Amino acid sequence: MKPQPATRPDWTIDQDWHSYTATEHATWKTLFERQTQLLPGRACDEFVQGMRDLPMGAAEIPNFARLNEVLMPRTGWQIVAVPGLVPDEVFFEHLANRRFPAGQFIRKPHELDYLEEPDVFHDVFGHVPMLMNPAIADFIQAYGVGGLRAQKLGKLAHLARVYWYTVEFGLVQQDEGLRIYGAGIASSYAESIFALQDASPNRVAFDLPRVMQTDYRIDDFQETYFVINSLDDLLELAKIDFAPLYAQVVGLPDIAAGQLSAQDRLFSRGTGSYHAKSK
Ligand code: HBI
Ligand code: FE
Repeated sequence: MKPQPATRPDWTIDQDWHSYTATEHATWKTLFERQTQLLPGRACDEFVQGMRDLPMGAAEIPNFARLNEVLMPRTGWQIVAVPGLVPDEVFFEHLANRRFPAGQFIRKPHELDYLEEPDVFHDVFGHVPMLMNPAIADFIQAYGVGGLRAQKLGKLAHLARVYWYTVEFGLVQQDEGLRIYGAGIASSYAESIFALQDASPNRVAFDLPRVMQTDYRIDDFQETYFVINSLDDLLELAKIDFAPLYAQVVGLPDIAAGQLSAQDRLFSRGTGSYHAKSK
């Protein structure tokens, strides 16, 4: 991560909405329209509802102040603009105070399908509709508080996996079938299809110690997706004291991203074909 010149100690910057160019708004429009026609039947009901209730559309990159007028009364969260990835402790401090750091920049037209730092489309299109849901709102704040503690305990890696396999790449069960709630999937055209329909990845029932031991990919589709029964399951997670869990997993070996374990409750056993090709 190339540390940007930190303007403020908390790494926030002004969104400076009027500085976006027509090209940048056009990039947002392309991404928004493509994802919006893909997500019905793939995104969970809470995502669709959250998006419907927000002043967010295709024409322009949303103005964070306008989004905050709706988001804050709903769940107490606000979006703050940052230049990109911020140091872990800065990130957790914001989350613990219901401030969601969103990339102020948008990807370049040639980066439509992949970029390594979260930009405004990943953060605002992917995460903000879920921040309108009380369970997710409480869970991400608990993650911030937990992150600050986990750092002191040297257990950050275990906790970061929980965030990764839920808030970023989580699937949830609905009557009609599996649906997306993770922002990393919801903001990605190809992964929205891969995560739900491809035969390659494993889909496994979420189990907290199992997830805490499981490695993940940061540069490609996930090899395994974890499924919760309902977003309210995350509320239970938010209440758990992770310290005894850290003790339980600390001596155990990590589980590779594509590996299954005997206790797994499987929704689907993946073929692994996608990642076998790219090895
Ligand atoms: N910074 N802006 C931003 N967004 C993130 O998602 C983010 C971050 N810094 C650290 C981080 N995520 C992860 O390393 C932590 O969840 C562990
Ligand atoms: Fe994210």
